[in-house]
Amino acid sequence: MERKIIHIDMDCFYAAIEVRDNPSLRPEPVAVGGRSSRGVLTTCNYEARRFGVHSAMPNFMALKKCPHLVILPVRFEAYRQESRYIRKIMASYANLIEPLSLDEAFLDVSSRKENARDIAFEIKRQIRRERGLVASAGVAPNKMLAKIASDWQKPDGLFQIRASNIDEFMYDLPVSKIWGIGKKSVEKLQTKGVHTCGDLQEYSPLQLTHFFGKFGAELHNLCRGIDSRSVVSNRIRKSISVERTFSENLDTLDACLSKTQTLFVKLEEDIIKLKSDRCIAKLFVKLKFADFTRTTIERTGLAITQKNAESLCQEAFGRKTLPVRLIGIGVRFASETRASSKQMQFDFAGNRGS
Ligand code: TTP
Ligand code: MG
Repeated sequence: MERKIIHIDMDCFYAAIEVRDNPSLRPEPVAVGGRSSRGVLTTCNYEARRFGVHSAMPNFMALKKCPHLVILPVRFEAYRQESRYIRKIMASYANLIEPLSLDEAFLDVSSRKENARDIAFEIKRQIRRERGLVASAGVAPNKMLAKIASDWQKPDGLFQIRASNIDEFMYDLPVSKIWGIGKKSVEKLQTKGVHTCGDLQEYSPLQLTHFFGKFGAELHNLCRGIDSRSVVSNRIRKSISVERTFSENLDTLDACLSKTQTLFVKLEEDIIKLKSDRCIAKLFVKLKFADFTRTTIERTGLAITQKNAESLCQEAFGRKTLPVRLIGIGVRFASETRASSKQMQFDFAGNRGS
């Protein structure tokens, strides 16, 4: 069966976060890299790239190319936090996700009925709406092609390589675009007059193994757009939740219960979208009060229903006599899959009132 792989890569990630957090910088060329003249840039926005500035360029050189470049210090913790938010968005579209770095990940959406391009479009839209950041996406039947595709129309790109177009696409593709090929190998190939994947396709697996050792056999496939590597998720999801901070604190239990209803509907949708094969072990409700203290109530053995979420909310609300600024509700998954366990099957869909 043909796979549906999406690769998401954020546009000028660190710089985009800095500009979002300080919109007056929007029209300026901006780089992130510390202010010392001996440092190098981690990245820069697309305005700066127009001047020939790029990642890993020494600051002094960047300032020579673009004297009015704004160079900001690195704020790793902010980028890590942003990465967590973005992964959370991605996790609502796919349960098989392989992050490659803070700003990129593969998603395998083969099990979903929808068109992969539509899913990628939605992810981009949600990231933009909720995080104020722009992502580029690539859609293809395998990882290498999806990664090439996400880079194809950057920034704000959405590009799909269909199985029927692979041969044509690969023929003119520069060998430097092959995922995993190093600069040295590209140079070595160029000395042999090999510039495109089409040129490389002229070589037999034996010849390629002779030139590149073990990687040669792989290269024989990769230059034809064949890549059977799986998307390997490095983390098993332990829970899923939705939460909202309110613009005005909620003073009454009724107000909290009404918000809980809305959140529960969203949670239910997210659980269904996730298509997890694991049992749900617990339902939980979290409240943050006006004084920023929090309380969480979680229960094993409760059916995942709106009514139960409401009763947990009521219990949590009773713990303090303070208005509520945030409500979160979620479920924790058990380690067993639905197939392997009969006892923990909770009915969450279509059972809101019971
Ligand atoms: P990239 O995705 O390579 O670059 P980018 O997101 O800044 O720009 P693009 O639009 O081309 O994707 O890297 C992600 C982040 O990793 C980047 O914002 C900063 C950091 N980084 C470094 O710290 N050093 C580097 O040499 C590179 C390339 C990136
Ligand atoms: Mg990026």
